[in-house]
Amino acid sequence: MLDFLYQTGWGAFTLMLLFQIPFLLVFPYIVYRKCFVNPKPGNTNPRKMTRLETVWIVSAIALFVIVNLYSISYMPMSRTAATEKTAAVIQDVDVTARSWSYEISNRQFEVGKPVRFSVKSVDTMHGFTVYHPNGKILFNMMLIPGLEKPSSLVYTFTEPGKYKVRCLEYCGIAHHGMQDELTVVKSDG
Ligand SMILES: [Cu+2]
Repeated sequence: MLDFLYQTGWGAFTLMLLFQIPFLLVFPYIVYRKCFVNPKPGNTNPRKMTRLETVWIVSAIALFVIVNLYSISYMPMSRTAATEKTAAVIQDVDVTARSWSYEISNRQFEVGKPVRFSVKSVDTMHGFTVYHPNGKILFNMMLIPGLEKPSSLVYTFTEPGKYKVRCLEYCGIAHHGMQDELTVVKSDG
């Protein structure tokens, strides 16, 4: 259920619709009341919140907080921190991006073994985006040149295959050709 909501386009769309439901229910109700039940001008005190307003605001805030708390573990930074805490071994890989290619210290990985990508750009803004063989983006890093330390992210591949790397920050005339490939093989134990 949560994987569906946070990791697919239809899930994001469903979540957006869920946020509309309170509005879609409350708005026709108010119009109905003003037309048929009590058409007189309102006499609410603008300095005081009604019970309904309080309930609405509290539930909107609660929904916002709960959805965010649930989704935070899906963020690449949260996953990186969690893996760094628990994994016995993390394979280190250095990536240097320049117009218009990548220098990658290792392009072959094993299923189930966490990899720490330490990525930097030496000239201009670049991206380091890794795609699952099915075409979905697994993670995306934006590389700002001139940083003291490379940006790092830990990722654990779960399936063997060819993983495309692409730059998703427009970086000049040959940006579209800035691609590479990683290979993930089955673990040998
Ligand atoms: Cu680019």
